[in-house]
Amino acid sequence: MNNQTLILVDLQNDFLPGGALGVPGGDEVIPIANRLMDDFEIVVATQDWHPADHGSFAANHPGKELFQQIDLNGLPQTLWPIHCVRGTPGANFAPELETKRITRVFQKGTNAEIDSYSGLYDNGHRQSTGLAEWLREQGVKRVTVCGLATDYCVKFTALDALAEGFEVTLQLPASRGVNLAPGDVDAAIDEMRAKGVIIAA
Ligand code: VGL
Ligand code: ZN
Repeated sequence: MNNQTLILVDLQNDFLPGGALGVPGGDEVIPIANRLMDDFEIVVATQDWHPADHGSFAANHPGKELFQQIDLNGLPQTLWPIHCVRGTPGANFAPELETKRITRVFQKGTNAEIDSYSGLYDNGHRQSTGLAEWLREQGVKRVTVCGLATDYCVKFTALDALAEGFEVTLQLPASRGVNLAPGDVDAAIDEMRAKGVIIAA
């Protein structure tokens, strides 16, 4: 047992292969995450939790295409398939995930006007999910981040945690990425390492 906190990022049905925004190999991380939880005193999870009219969905922008970049209320936004609509099966945690070990869940992407890749803040750093404050209340100094997807929500969660002053480790074997463009995952790992994230491979 170490004194770190494990942050499980978006281990939800829609991010598993066959899901609305399936991440290649995403299902492989569930048993790994289940084992990893045994090493941590505190386990928290983030949950992508969008309203149906969320601005990150291509379907809500007639004439725009999937994966296109747009400006959403002043921020660059990739347009995604409809995914993780709050209360739908796709937004549920993967059925194999041992959720009884999770102390707290922090939902994000709940405001239709702005996306939230990070589990700590929305993409404009306008609103906190409460995760950073909660970790500080628990006296947490070091966090380990893993989950889906390495090049989006895992990366931004790790970088926000670092910026908040936590020591951050990325558990690579328990993470998978989207790789919209080839090399995106490698670039994300390089960026995290360069900024001070410890990469556990
Ligand atoms: C994610 C794209 C859109 C993620 C969430 O969990 O990495 N990616 N929403
Ligand atoms: Zn999302």
